[in-house]
Amino acid sequence: MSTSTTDLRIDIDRLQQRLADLAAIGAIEGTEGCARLALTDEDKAGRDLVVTWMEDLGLQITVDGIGNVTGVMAGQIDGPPVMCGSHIDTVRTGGRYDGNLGVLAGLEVIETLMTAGVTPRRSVAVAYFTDEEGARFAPDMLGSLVYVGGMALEEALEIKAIDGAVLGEELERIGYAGSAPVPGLVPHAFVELHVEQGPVLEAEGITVGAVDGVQGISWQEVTVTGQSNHAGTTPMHLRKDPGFVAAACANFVRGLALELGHPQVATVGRVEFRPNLVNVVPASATFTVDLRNTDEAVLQDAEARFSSFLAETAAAEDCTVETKTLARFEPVIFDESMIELVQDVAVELGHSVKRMPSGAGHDAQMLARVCPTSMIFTPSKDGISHNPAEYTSPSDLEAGANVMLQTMLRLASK
Ligand code: HGY
Ligand code: MN
Ligand code: MN
Repeated sequence: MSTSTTDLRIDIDRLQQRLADLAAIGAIEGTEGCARLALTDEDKAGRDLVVTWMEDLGLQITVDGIGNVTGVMAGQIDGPPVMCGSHIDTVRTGGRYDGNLGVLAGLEVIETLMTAGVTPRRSVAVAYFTDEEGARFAPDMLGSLVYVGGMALEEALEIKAIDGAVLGEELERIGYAGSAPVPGLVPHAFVELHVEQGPVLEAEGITVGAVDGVQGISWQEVTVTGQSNHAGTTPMHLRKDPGFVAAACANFVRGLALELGHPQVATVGRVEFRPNLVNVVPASATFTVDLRNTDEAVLQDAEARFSSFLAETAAAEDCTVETKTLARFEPVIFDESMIELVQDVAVELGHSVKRMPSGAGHDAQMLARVCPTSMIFTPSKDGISHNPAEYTSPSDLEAGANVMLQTMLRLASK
C-alpha cells in the first residue's frame, strides 16, 4: 500500500457536522440527543437525509425488502464490498452517537477516500440497518437479522409494534419497502464503529475498544392477569394483584443479577398496568425483562430461575401468566483476525486499545454470521447511553473513525 493511504485521515469537522445535522431530526429539546423510533416519520426524515448524502457522494444505493439501505463506492475489481455501517434509528431517549456514528463515519471514510483520489482494490460500502434498537418493533437488530437470513422477510413484515402498528405497513408508509432481495449480498468483511455505551474505556483511560464479541440477549414480555378491584374496600388477603407480581419480579431479577455477578445484567424497562388508575387494583400488568450475559449457560440459568419465580409468585397471588419471547440471541465471538486487525491499526495510529466484549447488541453480531466481522469502540462519557446526555469527545470520535478508515483500507486492499 502506498504511504499516502496509511497517512490518510478523516475530517472530524465534517463528521461532527453530519452528526449534528442528523441529530437535529427528532431533536430532544434542550439536549444534544434525538428520538427517531424505527419507521416513524422522524426515522424517515433521518433516512432521507443519509440517502441524500449517499447520493451526493455518487454511491450505488440499494434499499432491500426490510428497508436496509446500502451505499457502495466501486473498487478496482468486481466482488463483494468491504462493508461498514450501523443504525440510525434511536430509542426514545436517544443520544446522537448511538448507531449514527457508525453510519456517518462510514460516509466520512468514503468521502476521505474520494477526496484523496483513492480507489481501493475492493468496493467499499456503508449501510444502515432497519430497527436496530428493537424498542418499537422487537427484536432488536431486526434489519441486519433479516439481511443475513436469520429471519424470513415475511415474518418480519408482520411484526406488531408496541403502539400497534404493523412493520410492513410502516415500511410502505415511509417509502422504504425496497426491492433489493434479502438475504443481502454477503460482504467481504464488516466493521462497525460504535460508542461503547458503557464505563470501561473511560474508566481505564483507553481510546479504542477492539470488540471481541457481543453478550447474549434475552428479552421477554410478561403479562400477568389478576382481578381489578377497589383499592379501598378490598382486603389484602382477597386481592389478585398483578401489579404486586410485576413489582416482585422487578425486585427478583435485580437480586438475581447481583447474585450471579458481572457481567449478568437484568432490566425491567417497560411496565404497563391496566387500567393504570390510582384507586384500582390492576386487572393486568405487562412488563418486559431484559437479561444478558456473555456466558450462554449462565444466561439460561438466569432465565430458568426467573421463570420459576414468576410462576410461584403469580400462583400465590392467584394470577395467570402469559410470556412472549421478544428477542433471544446467543453470545457472539468475532473473527480473531478482524479483532487483531483493529488492535494493530489502533496501535499503529498511536492509540491505546483494549480487547473487550460488548454489553449492547449491535448489527455486527448479525453480520458475524456471514462474514469476518469486528467492532471498534470509542469511549462514552460517564458510560452514559440511551440518554440524550450521551457524549463522546471529538478527539475520541476522530480516533475511532481513523481506526475504521485504516481498517477498511487494509481490508479493501487485499
Ligand atoms: O438493546 C441493545 O443492546 C441495542 O441498543 N439494541
Ligand atoms: Mn446502537
Ligand atoms: Mn442503542
